[in-house]
Amino acid sequence: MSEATTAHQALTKGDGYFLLENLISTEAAAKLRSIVLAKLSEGTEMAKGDINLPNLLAHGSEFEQIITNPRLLAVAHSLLGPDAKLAAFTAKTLMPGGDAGRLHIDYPYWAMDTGMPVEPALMMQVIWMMNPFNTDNGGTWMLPGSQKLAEHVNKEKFESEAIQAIGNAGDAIVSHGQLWHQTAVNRSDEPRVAILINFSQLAIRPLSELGPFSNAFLDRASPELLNLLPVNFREALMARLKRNYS
Ligand SMILES: O=C(O)CCC(=O)C(=O)O
Repeated sequence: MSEATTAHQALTKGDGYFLLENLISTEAAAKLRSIVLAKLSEGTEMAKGDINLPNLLAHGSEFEQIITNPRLLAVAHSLLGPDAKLAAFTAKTLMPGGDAGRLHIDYPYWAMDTGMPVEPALMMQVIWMMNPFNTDNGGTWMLPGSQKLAEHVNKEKFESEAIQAIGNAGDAIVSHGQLWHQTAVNRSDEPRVAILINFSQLAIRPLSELGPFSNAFLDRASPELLNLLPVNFREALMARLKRNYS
């Protein structure tokens, strides 16, 4: 079975997440981490010590390159279809001693009533580790299998059964958008940096618009990147219409 098929099955029928090991090298992760840390003053503090740098496409060609990682896109396309769209692309830095985040599921699931679909999935999240994740430095809390509950979060259940994501710099956790998860506290003395990506079904309205994109950006964008962007959206919808109704 291919890695993408194994990951797809884990996200829908299994634990709800899958570790893509060595998606980039530790050296590449260290370089991206330093770019993010150098731009922290441009970020937004979401909670104490939890700093988001949104829309990474506007922050340099290094980010344009990683978003079309073939192993990552293979999973996104298997789960969400060949016309899956990029819905969010953010770097999250957890400073030592910051606050824990809120337990949640990702958009659009939090905006829906219970009974949300597991398959077809509407959203996939990627938590890409730019430094090693461990239980000390803020490895994300997740509740295995919670995507199958198709319910909104329950704090008591989560706190008694959740585990923390562990991995090496360069690894990425791909997870079903409906998996219950929570940003952890960083108890180490180094910032913990992750790149967070959301890929969505074509038909999901983005929570916030990516772009606008300059002509220079669109001219240099690879076909794989263009396919992820909300450009030629109507043509993509018409292709779906043709596929489902002819
Ligand atoms: O940075 C993390 O540990 C997870 C953050 C996350 O999953 C989110 O904000 O949706």
